[in-house]
Amino acid sequence: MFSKILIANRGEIACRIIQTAHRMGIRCVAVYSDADADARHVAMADEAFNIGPAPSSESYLKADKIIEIAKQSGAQAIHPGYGFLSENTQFAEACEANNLVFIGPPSSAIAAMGSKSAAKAIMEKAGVPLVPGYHGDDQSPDTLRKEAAKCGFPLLLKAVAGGGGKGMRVVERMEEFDDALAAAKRESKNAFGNPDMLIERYLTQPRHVEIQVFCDKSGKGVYLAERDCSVQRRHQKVLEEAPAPGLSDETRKAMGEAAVKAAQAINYVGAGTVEFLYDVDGSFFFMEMNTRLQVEHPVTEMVTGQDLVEWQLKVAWGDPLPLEQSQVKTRGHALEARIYAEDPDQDFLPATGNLRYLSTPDESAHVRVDTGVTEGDDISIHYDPMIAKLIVWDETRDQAINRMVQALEHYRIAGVKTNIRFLHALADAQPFREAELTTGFIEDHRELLFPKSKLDTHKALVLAAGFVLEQRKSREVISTDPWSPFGRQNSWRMNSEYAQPLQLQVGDEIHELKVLERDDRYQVFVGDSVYNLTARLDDDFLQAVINGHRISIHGNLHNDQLVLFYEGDTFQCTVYRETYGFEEMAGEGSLAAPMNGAIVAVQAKVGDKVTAGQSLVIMEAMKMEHAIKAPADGIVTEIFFVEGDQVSEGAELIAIEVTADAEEEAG
Ligand code: MV4
Repeated sequence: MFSKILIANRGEIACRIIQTAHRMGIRCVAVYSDADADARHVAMADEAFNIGPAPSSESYLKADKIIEIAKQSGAQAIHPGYGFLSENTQFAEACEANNLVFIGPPSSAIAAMGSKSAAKAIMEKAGVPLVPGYHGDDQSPDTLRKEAAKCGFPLLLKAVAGGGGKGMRVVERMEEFDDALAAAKRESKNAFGNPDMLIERYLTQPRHVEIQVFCDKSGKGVYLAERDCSVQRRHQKVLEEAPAPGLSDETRKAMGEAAVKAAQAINYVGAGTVEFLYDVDGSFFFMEMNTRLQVEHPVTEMVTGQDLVEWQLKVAWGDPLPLEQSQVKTRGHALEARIYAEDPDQDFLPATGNLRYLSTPDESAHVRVDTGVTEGDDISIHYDPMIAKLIVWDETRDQAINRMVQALEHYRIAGVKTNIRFLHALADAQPFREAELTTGFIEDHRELLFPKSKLDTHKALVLAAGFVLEQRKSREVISTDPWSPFGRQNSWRMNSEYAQPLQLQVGDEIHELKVLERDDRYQVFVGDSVYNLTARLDDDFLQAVINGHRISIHGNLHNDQLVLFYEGDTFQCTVYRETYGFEEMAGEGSLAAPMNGAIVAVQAKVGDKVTAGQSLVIMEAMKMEHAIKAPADGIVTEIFFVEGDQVSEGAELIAIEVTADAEEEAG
């Protein structure tokens, strides 16, 4: 086996490769751009070389530089991962020319799949099912028109040089054909420098089902089951799973054998994926072949129990395939969700920022996290915005979905917008549970995928108050003077009674809360409601009881930015410090003394029914009178001072129990 390899990639896939290589006793050389000096893949590798500035074109795509470093460092092979140089024929050739093993197929196999029409011709010859249509060289409009008529409508014009959904056009009727053809040719000429088209019958409700294949250097091939990747957004996969729900064993076998034939037809070596369109009637058609290890390979690993990177390394070294076809077994069901730095509420605009808080679900036989980042890392504009892949496994699809929903709730990120809430809604959506998988899934179920917040605003605000106050308390400096009253934090606190304003901004709206603290319990006034709150914060974990409703949530408060995580959802707000003047404070209806002073009038008595805004106590301080007003409708339950008393700032003056109406509204 190799003793040292170079990984020409970054992020999660570089980490993934290093992990297996290390398990096999192989040393790893990493490469990194200026932006990645502190990246996880660099830290994991045995040695690492800087290859240039942040942009990929100046670093991870610098084939010559990478080959030079591989030679210098004594690496025997290069693993390209996915993306970057992984399907670059010149790079594969350059490796071969420099006596470095390219951990991937021969460059000729990559080239064979580069053109859609050439790929279709090869597949046709190998007996792999194709969507009926035309993929010939004759591109005259007359020929194409005749072929279109033969194919029938609706049909799909696809750019020969296209891929990943670019350069496609649906044509519904013959009358539209000429215009559509001219437009599609223009587009493809501009995008790919090649105007050639192929024609296919358009399948309206297809699924994307792909087969994982492997071939060794002796020409033997096996398939490792299939993946359903139908849930996509603009040709970006979002959720993938294995096996494909509802696929019969016969179809699986036929598809698998077709995929192996496809690979063998181009003398394939290593890991490859043959993508099929799978139609509602159970028929399937070759779509394209990806000549690399794919992002979603972990779901195959979870159901087969095989390590595909290990297979790649063995095959590249020249070993035979680890298993015969008859030895490949699958068990249970696996799902993968791609966690992206993006904003679903802004049409999935890529997001950037610092991962100031990152907490991942515990890994186990059921939960796997493939990631290239750690807390504190930046998500930059330079690379793919994928933060992690969350992979789950269980005996049945339904149990696997439950695992996924739960694991997403335990994936908490603050500092960068993510699609976690969207993924949570997706995995939990009834049509997904019922495996209504088509490539239109996300478009067809938009209303389910952008759900209303599960936490009502008042409760969220009260939890936010609990988090803020408990965190402030835990961070208060404890005096080293054993006689200082501030040193004996707890006992001193126990007897204190003070109210404070707390402003929380949610979106454009500022909520002005009042918090009264006594005996480690809080009363939080929000609008016309009051909530009884007890809260206990343990690092990022808040256990709260609000009017008898116990809620445990995680959160992160950093520089006045608070994020609370609740059942896959987040609640975000900005916390303002106390900025009130005394006048305002009294006027705003606080029940606490705004400052040291004297009680000059008590205008209510115990048992009184009072309404919000009603003046209850008049205080004098610095020769000015201040009205203390009721913050909510309620009944006066206790009055702590009488006329003439001196009170200190923050002392609670009157206790009010909010009336049933207000309580109901609050609950
Ligand atoms: C199709 C098709 C329907 N009929 N071909 C999109 C990506 C490209 N590689 C092939 N694609 C499609 N080809 C025929 N004859 C529908 C799609 C398609 C699609 C395929 C797989 C996953 C998601 C998709 C989303 C839109 C369209």
